[in-house]
Amino acid sequence: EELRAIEQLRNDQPKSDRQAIAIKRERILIVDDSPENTQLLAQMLVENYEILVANSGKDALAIVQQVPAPDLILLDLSMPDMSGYEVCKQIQLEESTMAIPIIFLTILSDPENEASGLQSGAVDFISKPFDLPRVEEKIKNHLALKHYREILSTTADTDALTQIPNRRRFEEMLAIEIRKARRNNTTLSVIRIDIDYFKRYNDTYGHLEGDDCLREVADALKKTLKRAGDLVARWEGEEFICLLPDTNLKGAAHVAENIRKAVLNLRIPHQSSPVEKVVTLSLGVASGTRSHENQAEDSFEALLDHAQMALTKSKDTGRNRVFV
Ligand code: GH3
Ligand code: MG
Ligand code: MG
Ligand code: MG
Repeated sequence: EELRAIEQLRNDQPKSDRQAIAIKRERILIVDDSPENTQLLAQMLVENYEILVANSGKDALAIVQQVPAPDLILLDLSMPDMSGYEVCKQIQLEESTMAIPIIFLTILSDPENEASGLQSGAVDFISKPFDLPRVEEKIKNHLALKHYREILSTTADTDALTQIPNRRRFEEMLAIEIRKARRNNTTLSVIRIDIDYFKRYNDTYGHLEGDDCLREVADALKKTLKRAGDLVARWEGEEFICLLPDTNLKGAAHVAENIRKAVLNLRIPHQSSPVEKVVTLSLGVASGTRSHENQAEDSFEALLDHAQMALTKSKDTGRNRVFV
């Protein structure tokens, strides 16, 4: 809808103005201690990009923390307070800013400097005095590469059918959250979710309807998990899984019950189900803490198995229920 609105806006403009309204202008941060340099670059780039300016490394580090972060940074190598190398290093230490491409600007145009610039993580190197068209082309290339990297990384982490995180993403986050829970001595919970008699659903309504049902269930799961750190993913087939950091067994059982009810209340017809005449879920819950690990029988690594055992009990005792 936003795109359509922008398109409309473009068509309403006189032709000469149309070019100026770019769809989502990308943000470029120019960092240089010389105002002359920042001005020159800003003037050249302002037509096509949103420009941010910093005259010191310290200011630059403050600006990159803003949301939305810049899409690309032009960074002077020699500045009095903090060198470009140092600024670059800091930006790459932060998870939220490490993917921003950095291009070094420098008068020190010898191969050795260029090599150490690239080594410190910059994507490119431009020497002063600037050849403006060349600068523009480099910026365009690196913004395009960044865009494709983002698409690639989202695609790798997302389930194509339901558009929720996939198993790969879940396993990655599980490893991170296990480390966090150990460090902070917190409880981590997992909920395994399986649609009841889904083979019969496909047999009755066909695979396309089955796909629609999976999408509806995934949406309901996503809506039911409200805490920022919670994650719901598609495990495989008609199975989903939730990761609940800093949540004990009681809390997780409560969330699981909410999920069960949410999908039941969708009232998606399932006439061949022996449970109810609508789509239902079976769920298994398990929790882990660091103190469990001392007893050797329980550990974070066994969480998935424990949740699976609980899920099997839900299936065996009649389905459409939560087992802990
Ligand atoms: P239970 O209550 O014991 O879980 O029975 P079930 O039929 O749900 O379990 P089963 O493992 O026998 O069958 C799972 C079915 O899920 C088999 C398959 O047809 C269906 N399925 C798996 N992935 C997809 C998918 O991407 N789309 C559709 N439409 N169906 C799928
Ligand atoms: Mg300088
Ligand atoms: Mg299954
Ligand atoms: Mg099933």
